Order: sequence, then structure tokens, then C-alpha cells
Amino acid sequence: MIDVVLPCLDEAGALPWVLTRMPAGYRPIVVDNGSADGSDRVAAAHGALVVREPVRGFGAACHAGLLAASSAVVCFMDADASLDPRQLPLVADPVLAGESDLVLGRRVPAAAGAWPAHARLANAVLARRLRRGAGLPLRDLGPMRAGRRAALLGLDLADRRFGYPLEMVLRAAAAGWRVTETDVRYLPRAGRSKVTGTVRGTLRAIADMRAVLAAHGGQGQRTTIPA
Ligand SMILES: Nc1nc2c(ncn2[C@@H]2O[C@H](COP(=O)(O)OP(=O)(O)OP(=O)(O)O)[C@@H](O)[C@H]2O)c(=O)[nH]1
Ligand SMILES: [Mg+2]
Repeated sequence: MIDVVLPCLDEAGALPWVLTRMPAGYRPIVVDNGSADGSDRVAAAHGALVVREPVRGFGAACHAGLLAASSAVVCFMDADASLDPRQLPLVADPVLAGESDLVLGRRVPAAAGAWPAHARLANAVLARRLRRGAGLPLRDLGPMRAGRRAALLGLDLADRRFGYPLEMVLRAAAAGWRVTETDVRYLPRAGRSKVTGTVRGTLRAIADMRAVLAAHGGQGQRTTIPA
């Protein structure tokens, strides 16, 4: 069994599609971060384990899910139907096989409009920085991921907002993890855009990631990586 952490803020419209597409052997953990649209009821009605996290923030939700998980390998993915749970084995299998310590799904847009240009550009710039600074073979910082639960907890991630996914990669690299990437389809999200589709969300995400980069010696410099 593999636990799948789904941070959720008002995704009642997306959850039925997402949860009915979980492959056999994958258990969804929907971390409700104070949704006002009944996401928790929809998640429970579709068989998910529902965890409530009162502290607002993407990282707070992801981390609450990680703490609630019990499987050896844990996946993360967004709950907005922009990623297909049927592709979870693409990220989980290399970890299960012992070939990788952290696998990120590189988002490949499956339709026009799935990925706003500014968000795509920001991710590409960040990924290039990680390639050059931390020597990681990444071209995206995708939200569909898999790693080993105990090792992820051992990273001791501190960010509780939008810097969480970046901090995970930086700390994994600093710890000498094998971080790899595999292509996954990126679909137009269901429901209203909250982060990269809005100016406010984008600015918040950039500010949170800057804070993480600053805390990690600037830009994930090679000096933070063991030889
Ligand atoms: N817990 C929590 N989850 C959030 C928050 N903001 C967004 N999410 C969830 O995190 C996932 C990713 O957020 P999205 O809103 O899809 O962010 P995005 O993909 O950058 O941009 P859009 O899809 O355009 O909104 C979704 O499952 C959201 O429900 C938040 O503040 N707290
Ligand atoms: Mg999204």
C-alpha cells in the first residue's frame, strides 16, 4: 500500500475525478486546509482518509499528510485534477525499486491553457538554478512526487507554505539523495485557480520560494552538497 498525500483547499469539484482514478494499492489522504466548499465530505464519500489541518498553508497541509501516512513510500500530488492519479506508479515505482530516493513528475502540458506561461517560465528558471547550483537533473519542480516516508520526515522540512516543495528538493540534494524526474501529463485544473493562476497566489509562491532559497545559502549552491 502506498499513501498519497493530497493537499486540498476548496477542491470539491475536482476530488471525485481524482479519487476515482486512484490505482489499486494507493490510499488517498486528503488534507483539508479549512475548505468552505465541503471538500472534506466529498473526500470521505469517495473513500479517502480525511486529515484536517487548521494551520493554513500548502506546506502545512503536505506535512500533516506526511505525518498521517504510514506506508514506506509516500506520494504527493495536487487535488485539483491537473494531475492524473493513474500516473502515480511513474513516480512511485523507481522509489519502490530502490533506483531513486525522490522522484518528481515533470509536467508536460496535455492541453493548451493547462499551464500559464508565467508559471511555466518561473519553474524553468528555478529548475535551471537547481541544475547549475545543486547539480540536480531537474527541468521542473513538479508537485507529483514520491519518496520514502521515514527519509522525508528526516529531512526536517521547516517551510509550511509554498516553499515546501522547493525545500524538499534542496534538503534532499544536500543529503546526497538521488533525485530524478519523469514525465507526467499536466491537465487544465478543475475549478477556480488559486495559486499560479492568480497574481496574488503567484507573488506569494515566489516570496515563499525566495525565503527557502535564502535559507539554503542563496541558490542551492554546490557548496551545500556533500562531495
Ligand atoms: N492546504 C492548502 N492547500 C492549498 C493551498 N493553496 C492551494 N492548495 C492546494 O494545493 C494544490 C495546488 O494548488 P493550486 O491552486 O492547484 O496551485 P497551482 O497549481 O500553482 O495553480 P492553479 O492550479 O492555477 O490554482 C491544490 O490541491 C490546492 O487545493 C493552501 O493554502 N493550503
Ligand atoms: Mg493547480
